[in-house]
Amino acid sequence: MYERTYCMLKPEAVAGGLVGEILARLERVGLVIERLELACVTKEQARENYVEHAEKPFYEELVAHITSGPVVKMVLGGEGAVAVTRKLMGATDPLEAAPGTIRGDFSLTLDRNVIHGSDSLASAEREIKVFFPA
Ligand code: D4T
Repeated sequence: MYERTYCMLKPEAVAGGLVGEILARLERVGLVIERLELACVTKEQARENYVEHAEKPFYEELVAHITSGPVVKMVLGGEGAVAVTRKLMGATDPLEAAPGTIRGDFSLTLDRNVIHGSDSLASAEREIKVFFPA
C-alpha cells in the first residue's frame, strides 16, 4: 500500500554534513521525497513529537537537543514507507544498529542517532500534521 511517513535528519546530521548521503540512501530504495525543508524545530513541535517520552528522564535533553540547530524535515512516500524507512534507519541505539543502516554507519550514541522516522502509520499522520501544518 502506498503510504506516507515523516522523517527528520537531526541537528547532528545537518552539522556533520551527512544530509546528502542519507537522502541518497532513502531515495535509492525508491522512496519519493514529497516534502523537504531545512528548518528549526520549535519547542512546541518537539514536545508534541516526543509526547510518548514526556515522563522519561531523557525527555528534557531530547527536546533541548532537537531544537538546538537546524534539522531536515521531510515526508517520504512509497509502498510500505513507514517500515522501509525504519529498516534503513536501523535500531534506535547505534550500538545495536547493524552496519549498513543509517544509524549503524553514521552514529555512535543513542542521544545523537542522526535520524528520526515515524514508527507507525498513526504516528506518521500525527507527525506530518505537527511538522507540516497545512
Ligand atoms: P526516533 O523517535 O528518534 O525515531 O527514535 P526511535 O523511535 O527509534 O526511538 P525512541 O522513540 O525510543 O526514542 C526517541 C529518541 O530519544 C532518544 N533517546 C532514547 C535518548 O536520548 N535516550 C534514551 O534512553 C532513549 C531510549 C533517541 C531517540
